Amino acid sequence: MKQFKFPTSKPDLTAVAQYLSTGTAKSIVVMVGAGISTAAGIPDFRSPKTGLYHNLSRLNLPYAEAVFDIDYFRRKPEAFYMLAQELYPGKFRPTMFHSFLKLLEDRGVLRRVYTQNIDTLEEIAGVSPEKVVYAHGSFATNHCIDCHKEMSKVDIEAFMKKDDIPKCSRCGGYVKPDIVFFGENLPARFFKLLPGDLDAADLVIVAGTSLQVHPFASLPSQVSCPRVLFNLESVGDFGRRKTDVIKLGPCDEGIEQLVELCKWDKQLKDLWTKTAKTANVAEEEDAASASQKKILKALATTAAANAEDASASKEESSAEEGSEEEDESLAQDDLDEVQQAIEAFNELEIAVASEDATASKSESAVEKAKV
Ligand code: CNA
Repeated sequence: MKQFKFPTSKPDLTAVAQYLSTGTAKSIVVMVGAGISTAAGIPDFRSPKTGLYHNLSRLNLPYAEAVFDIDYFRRKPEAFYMLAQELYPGKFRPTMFHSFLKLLEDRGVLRRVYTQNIDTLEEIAGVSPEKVVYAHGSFATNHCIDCHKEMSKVDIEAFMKKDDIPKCSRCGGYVKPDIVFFGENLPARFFKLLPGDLDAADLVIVAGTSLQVHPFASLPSQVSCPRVLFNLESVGDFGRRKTDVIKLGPCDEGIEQLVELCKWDKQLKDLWTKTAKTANVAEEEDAASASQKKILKALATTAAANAEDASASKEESSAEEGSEEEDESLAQDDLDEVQQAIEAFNELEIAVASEDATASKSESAVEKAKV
């Protein structure tokens, strides 16, 4: 087995910087999740208060994950398409972390990025397509869920622009982007490239993922080289190996510290500045709060529609049973749920505003490197 070691005995960010800047690390594999895109204004799934699951769980879906469940999509594709409208590539600017990936590629040391994200910000930041593996698929291709006929990007975008659910021109079935839903297989490219990449890696960087979704979650434990984690929380089996470096806090801050230690900060800033031109986005300061508000507003609308559906069907069944009293209290339950969703949206608006104000304080509080 190949042996890779940090140049100093103390595994910390300085050791990682030396490993990088002396050219010792030549084949870096990066494994990322939704947390590298939250600074761009795209909510992750599991972060308390702001994650999509937190917000979806207050709405009228049978369970939060239903939005990415193929059976639920077959019955009610609207929930997924509401989210897709918001997450659709082209609306967001890559983060500093995405530009760091491009920096690694420019320096000739990026072996591969394995991303669970579907926002394609890696490529918008300039990383070459052959360097990226979309482990959970992407919006790049689309197929009918029944007859599997492909629909072009242009055609699906035309449906989405009109707020219509894309339907197959051959069989009339619903069309969905090739994003991996629960219970679906990962793309063949993932399985084809993975063994060689894991074997060749002399440094693995993991960032912005809760490592909850398998098989992706097990990847970091399959390598023998040094591993670095940039995340708000410790995840997976990080910390069990003596050589693990864990940098807790926002990953953009961790990366900025690392590149400063490498003396690559100017190169990173230049790359990130370029992304402002390639991405058609709102002012970066407003992006996070604005997009979260839009998503919640859209979801509150779905909740209201779902509650109306539920209320209507309960009305029908109560009418059959002839129980008017029960009917009223059930309809009231649905209205309460909608009210809760609207309150959640309003609370978030307030929370986002107050988070903005306290951001600098809380960020410095979490900025602790743990070894
Ligand atoms: P997750 O389960 O929501 O976990 C996100 C992780 O990132 C958590 O551990 C957070 O603490 C951490 N985190 C959040 N913000 C930051 C930050 N600024 N700096 C450092 N850490 C942060 O998301 P995973 O990616 O682990 O879960 C896999 C799912 C999420 C995939 O199937 C994706 O398709 C899906 N997803 C993707 C996107 C996207 O494309 N941007 C958005 C939301 C969900």
